Amino acid sequence: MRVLLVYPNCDREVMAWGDMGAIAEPLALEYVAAACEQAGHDAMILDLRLHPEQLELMLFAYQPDVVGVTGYSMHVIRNLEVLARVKEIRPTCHTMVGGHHATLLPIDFQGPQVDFVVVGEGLHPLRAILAAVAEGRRSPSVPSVWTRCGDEFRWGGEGEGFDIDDIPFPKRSLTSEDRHRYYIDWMRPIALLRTTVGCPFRCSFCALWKIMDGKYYRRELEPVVEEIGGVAERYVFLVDDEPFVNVPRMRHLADMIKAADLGKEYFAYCRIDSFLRDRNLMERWHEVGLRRVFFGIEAIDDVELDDYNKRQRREQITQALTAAREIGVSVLANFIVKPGYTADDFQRLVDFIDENGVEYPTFTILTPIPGTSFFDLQYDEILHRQANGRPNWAYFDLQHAVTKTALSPEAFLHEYRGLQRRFATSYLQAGHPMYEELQATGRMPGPGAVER
Ligand code: B12
Ligand code: SF4
Repeated sequence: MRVLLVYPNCDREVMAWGDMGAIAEPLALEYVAAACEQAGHDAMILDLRLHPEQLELMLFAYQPDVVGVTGYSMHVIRNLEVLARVKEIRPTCHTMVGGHHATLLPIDFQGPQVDFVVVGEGLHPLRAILAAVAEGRRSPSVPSVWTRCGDEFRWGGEGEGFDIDDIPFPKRSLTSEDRHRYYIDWMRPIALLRTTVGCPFRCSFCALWKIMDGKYYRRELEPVVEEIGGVAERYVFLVDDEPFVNVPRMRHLADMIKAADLGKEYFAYCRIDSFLRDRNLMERWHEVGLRRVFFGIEAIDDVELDDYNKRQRREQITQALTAAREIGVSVLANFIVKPGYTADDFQRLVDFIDENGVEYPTFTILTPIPGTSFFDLQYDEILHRQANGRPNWAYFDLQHAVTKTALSPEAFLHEYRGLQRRFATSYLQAGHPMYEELQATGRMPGPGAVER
C-alpha cells in the first residue's frame, strides 16, 4: 500500500508570520514512515509548511491508500481540513491522525473525515492499522486506537508497553529534497534527533510528562551515536524533553561522540538544575559540540516558579546563565508571560533580561495546553471557540492569550509585541528570518487576528 504522511502548515489568519518562526524536519513522520516501510508499505512525506499548494497534486500523483497527519494543538483544525480534502478527492482512502493532541484529546479528531485516531507513541498501532486496511477489514479494533465505526468511534483498548529501542531509525531519506530548508535561527540546515522520551519532572504548564505517563525512557547509546553519524547536517537539535537528567549517561554519550569524531554542533533543551549539576559534564559537552542550550527559565520569581512546580529558584537561574557564559554555550531562554501580567510585570521581565544579559530571550504566553492541570481548571474560560463550542485550537500556538488578560487585549498585545521588538537585535543576530524582514521593511509580522 501507499501511505502519504502530511505535516500541516499553520493558519496565517491567526499567525501572520506563518511558519517562519522555525521549520524543522518532521521527525514524527519520518518515524512513522520507517514503521510503514518495515511493515512492507511504501511511504511519502509532504511538508505543507514548505509546499502549501501540493496536497491535491500529491493525492492525484501518488494515489495513496492511507493518509496520515501529525501536529500539535495549533494544527488540529488544519489537520481536519486536510483530511476532509483527502476524503473529497479520494473517498476510498483511509485516514489517520497521531501526535500529542490526538493522544491527549482524541475527541477533537472524531469526525467523518477521520478513520483512525492513534494514541501515544503510535508505531505498533500503525502497523496493525495498515495490516487491517491491507486485508480489507472494516472498522478493525486496534489497541491504542480510536476507530470510526459508522458515525461513532470505538476504543481498541490499552496497547502494549513502549520499548524505545524497538523503534526504527527515522526515514530521513524521505525528506532529502527539503532538508536544506530546515532551520532554527542560524542553525541551518538542522536535523532533529532524540535520545530519550518523556520527563521525570512535573511542571504544571507542560504536558510532555503526561504523554509518557511520567516515565523517562532512555535509548541505548550505540544506536544514538550511529544515528548522529548518519545525519548529513552539521547542526543537530536533541529534541528530548530533557536530555541532561542522568550525568553518567550523558558523560558516556559525550565520550562516545568524541571518540567517533562526528563533527556536529548541538542544540539541546537543558533544565537549569541539570546545567548546574555537574560543570565538568557541560564543559565536556561544549568540547564535543554543544553550542546552544534551551533554558526553560519560565518565571523570574520564586512564587511563580513554585506555581509552575518548576523546582528551580531565581538564584539558580542567574547562576546557570553565568555558568553558560563562562563555558561558552549560547542560551536561548524561554519566559512564560501570564495573561495576568500588568505593564509593571512586563517591565520586570525586561529588567531581568537586561540585568542578566540573557542573550536570546523568547516568550510564550501561558496557555492551558491539553494534558496540563491548567487545561482542566481553565477550560470554561477559553475565549476563542469554534462553532461547535470546542476551543479554537489554531490560537493554541502559545503566542496568543486564549484566556482573559488583566490588561485590555490591545494593551496586552502592545506589551507582548513590545518585548519582541525590544529584543529584535538578538533575534537578528541569531539569523531569524522574521527579524530580517523587520530590518528590511520596518514591519514585523505578528499574531494577526488578535490585532485586527
Ligand atoms: C522540535 C520541536 C519543535 C521544532 C520543530 C517541530 C517540527 N517538527 O518541525 C520547532 C522549533 C520548529 C518547534 C516549533 C513550535 N513548537 Co515545538 N516542539 C518541538 C519538540 C521539542 C519536539 C517535537 C518532536 O519532534 N518530537 C519527536 C517526535 C518523534 O515525537 P512525537 O511528535 O511525539 O511523535 C511520535 C508520536 O507522537 C507518534 N506520532 C506523531 N504523529 C503521528 C502521526 C501518525 C499518523 C501516527 C501513527 C503516529 C504519530 O509517533 C511519533 C514517533 O513515535 C516538542 C517537545 C517534545 N519534546 O516533544 C515541542 C512541542 C511539540 N512544540 C510545541 C509548540 C507549542 C511549538 C510552537 C507553537 C511554539 C511557538 N510558539 O513557536 C511552534 C510551532 C511550529 C509549527 N508551525 O509547527 C509544543 C506543543 C504543545 C501542544 N500540545 O500543542 C511542544 C510539545 C513543546 C511544549 N511547549 O510543550 N517545535
Ligand atoms: S517543562 Fe521541561 S522539565 Fe518541566 S515537565 Fe516539561 S519537559 Fe519536563
